[in-house]
Formats: sequence, structure tokens, C-alpha cells
Amino acid sequence: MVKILDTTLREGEQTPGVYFNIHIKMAIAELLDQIGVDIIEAGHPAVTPEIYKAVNEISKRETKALIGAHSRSLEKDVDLAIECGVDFLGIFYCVSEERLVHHSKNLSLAIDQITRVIQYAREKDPEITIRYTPEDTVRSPWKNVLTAASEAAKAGANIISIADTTGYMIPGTERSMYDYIRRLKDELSGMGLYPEIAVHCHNDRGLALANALDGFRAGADIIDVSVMGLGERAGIVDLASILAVLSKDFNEDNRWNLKKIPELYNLISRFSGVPIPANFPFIGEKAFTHCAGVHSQAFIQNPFHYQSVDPEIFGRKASISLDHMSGVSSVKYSLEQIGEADADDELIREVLNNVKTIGQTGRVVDIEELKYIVRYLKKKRLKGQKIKNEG
Ligand code: HCA
Ligand code: CU
Repeated sequence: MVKILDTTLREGEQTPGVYFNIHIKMAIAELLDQIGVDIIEAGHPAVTPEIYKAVNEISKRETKALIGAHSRSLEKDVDLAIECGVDFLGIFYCVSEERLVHHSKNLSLAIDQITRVIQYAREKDPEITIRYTPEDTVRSPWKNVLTAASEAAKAGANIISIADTTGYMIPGTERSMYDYIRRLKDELSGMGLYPEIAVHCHNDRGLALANALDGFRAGADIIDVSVMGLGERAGIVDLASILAVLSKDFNEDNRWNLKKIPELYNLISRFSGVPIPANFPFIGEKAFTHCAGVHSQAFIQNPFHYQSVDPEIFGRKASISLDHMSGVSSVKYSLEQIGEADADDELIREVLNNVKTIGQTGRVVDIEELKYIVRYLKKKRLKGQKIKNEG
């Protein structure tokens, strides 16, 4: 069963301008745990004293999820993480040629440092789960990655993470995450090494989810995600999207409490200041709203004419938008929703005219406004009748 690592509190807080206070971080961690993610990457304790405090406090909570800290390949970072009492330690060190030159290191010196720090962590905490990430893995020379990964595994790393740090991979091409993971697993197992494999996919080309699924299909054991895909630049894989797809399309049903997702997204959006786009998959306000008359009519007959995912999995309901695209069936359906099922044809036509006129101003008529329109039209009609009778 694939594991989900949520890094909203680490990668997500690397979104420009995003900072979560400790009480919000606690609430986020609690919801993530209730949803059922396997690992919560809570932060990088060496970055600020506030982050240290948050990681420390989150790791002291009773959670089903493992609580993790991020760490450079330095003993002093490992010390801070272990002081926090985390279950999981993610150590990163890039082995691309450019970075090695930049750090004035050759591969062998870099690997000495990586393995020394992993062994150090392993000795300090024999139980801790250690992940080693050759940052920017997929653009680094294969030989460097394979050597670093195999030496890290021998030194005690339980997990090797394949980071597409710049969102470089493209499914079905020579830059395929599927092929990358298959080859890595093959070559490591050829050396008698079987670390778990994680995938960390950035969304610079809008392909993070597709690449993560490619990694999953190739046998990755862990997928990194964040709420709304928050993270550096265009972010990473969105939590809700991957859980929905794994649940519905890859037989991983009922593993997660998806009904808690909207609450988590509202919390994150509010305190990150990043709005959820209306058309954001699964979670956006309009993600299950049908618009054109033809679509709405078909939806009313059978919701799955124009839906392939049931909004109910997130505790959500589909709806119909009333605007310039609406037709008679959209209006009838909406009138039924407000207890006006017996509206006559004339009223329906008048409502539709109003809805279309308002829609042309770029606005949608919601159920509340529909009630006002109906009330207005009914009163107008009554008044008209009265004048007629008196005259
Ligand atoms: C970073 C980069 C990172 C690291 C991932 C990891 C990436 O912000 O340090 O340590 O597994 O995308 O490579 O997020
Ligand atoms: Cu990243």
C-alpha cells in the first residue's frame, strides 16, 4: 500500500509569504492525522526557533502518522531534529555536477558527508526512519544518484527519495518518472538493496500529479504531497487530487477520511492567504457545478453524464449554475430546490429571462438570489392582476 507524506508544514511553508502560527500548525497536523496520511513532515528545525518549537510540539502529540523533520546533511541539523523527538528524518544533499562544484566537493567527498551524517543519525536514534534525497535527483548524473543512493542505503537510510525539484519530468518521454523509478529499483535490488522509494514532484510544468502517478505505477512506496500543492514556485502534488485518484482509480478506496479534506483546505487557505481557485479539482467552489443548459439537463437526468467522480466522497454536492448559459431545465431544477416545484411555465420563463440577463453581466444567480427573483416576480404578477381587476 502506497504511503502519503504530507509536507504542507515544510514545503508548503516555503510558499512565498506563507507562515503558519504554532496553533494553526497543530490544527493542520491534527486534521492530516485524522485524514490518515502516513507521514507528516512538520518542518526543518534548523531554520528558525519557531519552526524548532513547532516540530518539537507536534512530535510530542499522539498521532498515528509518523512526524518528520527536514535536515541538511549536517550533524548540527540532525541534532536539532533528534532533540525534537521526531520519528522520521529527511536528509537532503544534491549530487548534481553543478552543485558539487559549487560546494567545492567531488562525488566521493559528498558521499562521505552524506553517509557520515546518516550513520550519525542512525547511532543517535536506532529507531528513526531516515530518508535520503539527492535533491534535483532527476537532472543529476545517473551514476552520482545511484552511488549516493546505494551508499546512503548501506549507511542506514530506509528511504531514497527521487526529487523532481524543478518539475522537469514529462510522462511518456525520455524524462519519464515511471522509467526512472523502475530503473532505480532494478539497479538497487541488483546490489541487494531494497530501500523504500519516495517521489517528490514539483509542478513547474503542471505535471506534478501525472509524474507522481507514474512513480506510483512504477512501484514507488511513498508520494509527497501538500494541501493545495503549496510549495516553492508552482508547488508540488496536491493532497486532495492524489487521494481522490488513488481512491477511485487505483483501488486504494476507503483508506482515507476524505470528508475531512474540505475543512483542512479551508483552514490552509484562510491562514496561508492563498485563495482556492473556484475551478480547483475536487475542492474548488465550482468543481462540481454544471453550467451550460445541455449539461445541466443531462446532469438532472443522471449526474454521471457529466461527472466521473462523485462529490459525495468529499462530503460535497453537485450543483447547477444559473447564468447566461442556463435553460428551462436548470431553472426548473433550481426552483424545485427552493420549494417552487409547481411554478407555471410563465414564471419559469420570466425567471429564465432574469437569470440570463444577470448572467450576461458576468454574475451567477445563487439559490438565495433565486428566492428574491421569484418573490419579486410573484408580487409583480399579483399587483398586475389587482390593477386589472380594479380596472
Ligand atoms: C528543498 C528542496 C526539496 C527537498 C526534497 C526532499 C526538493 O526545499 O529543500 O528533501 O526530499 O524539491 O528537492 O523540497
Ligand atoms: Cu520540494
